[in-house]
Amino acid sequence: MDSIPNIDIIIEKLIAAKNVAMLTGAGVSAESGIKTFRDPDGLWSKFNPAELASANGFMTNRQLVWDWYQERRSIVNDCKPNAGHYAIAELEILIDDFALITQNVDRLHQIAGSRNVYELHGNIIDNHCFDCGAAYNKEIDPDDSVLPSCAKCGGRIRPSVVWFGEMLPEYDLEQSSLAAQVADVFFTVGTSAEVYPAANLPLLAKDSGAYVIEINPNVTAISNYMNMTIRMPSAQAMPIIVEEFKKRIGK
Ligand code: BJW
Ligand code: ZN
Repeated sequence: MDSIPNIDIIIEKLIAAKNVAMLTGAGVSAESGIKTFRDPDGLWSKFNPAELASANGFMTNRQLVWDWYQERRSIVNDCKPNAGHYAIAELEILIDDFALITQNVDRLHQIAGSRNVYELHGNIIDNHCFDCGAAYNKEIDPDDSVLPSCAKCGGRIRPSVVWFGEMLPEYDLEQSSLAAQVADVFFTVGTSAEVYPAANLPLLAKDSGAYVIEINPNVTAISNYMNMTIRMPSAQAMPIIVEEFKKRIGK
């Protein structure tokens, strides 16, 4: 197992912390087999975000967008949480107050056991009506390419993810901002920090006094702002941190 230089600093910070928050992104699910967006082989290297992840794109070519999400749903259905997801879920149990803020839509954090999760960009499992907002409760077969319609208004059903130009879920964003402001330690894991307002949260946490730690094999837009950067995949780094923390607190 690789080691993390300065892990003692992280453990001391965690022992002293009452509030810990973490922002996660697509990199956390990379080792589960789900593609990230902005890595060289990521989704945006092949697909056009304006066409597939915007309300305009959906209105222009609903079938194309629906088929793309159906394909991604069937990939997600076949994937399992990795050691990083499980370590994050375990950390929640060991900390007085732990908030997990995720940009991921795959629900793997919840499957791994995380409970206090804020989904800033929605999720790929649920659907709702593009026209009237009503939830769509019928089960969706990812192999079915027929476009579903709303039982209430006959409108267009869409995945309950947040597209570019759309507002983030108000409650999740509000709670995430509060968690960032009260955090003693804030982790940013597996995100390029290119997308706002999520990318603001680590900076808000730092400005509010948190010790901020980035876990990412690559440099990101906010690396320079971090108190510590760990250049490792999350499925490696998170278990090391959690195991060491458990050892130190006798759990
Ligand atoms: C590993 C790893 C391993 C690899 N371990 N790490 C202020 C300034 C500038 C722009 C804006 C702004 N405010 C709003 C905007 C516009 C826009 C925005 O931010 N644009 C930027 C791109 C410039 N934001 C929005 O539109 C948001 N809405 C909003 O702000 O509403 C208010 C508003 C409305 C109208 C006008 C103005 C304001 C909504 C954003 C919605 C984002 N949606 C997507 C798609 C979701 C649905 C779907 O899945 O299809 O969300 S885009 C995509 O990016 C997805 C992700 O959640 C999001 C973030 O990506 P993430 O997770 O960081 O992934 P990557 O691929 O970028 O990075 C992966 C990282 O992992 C890399 O760093 C790797 O190194 C690393 N990695 N393997 C650890 N094993
Ligand atoms: Zn409707």
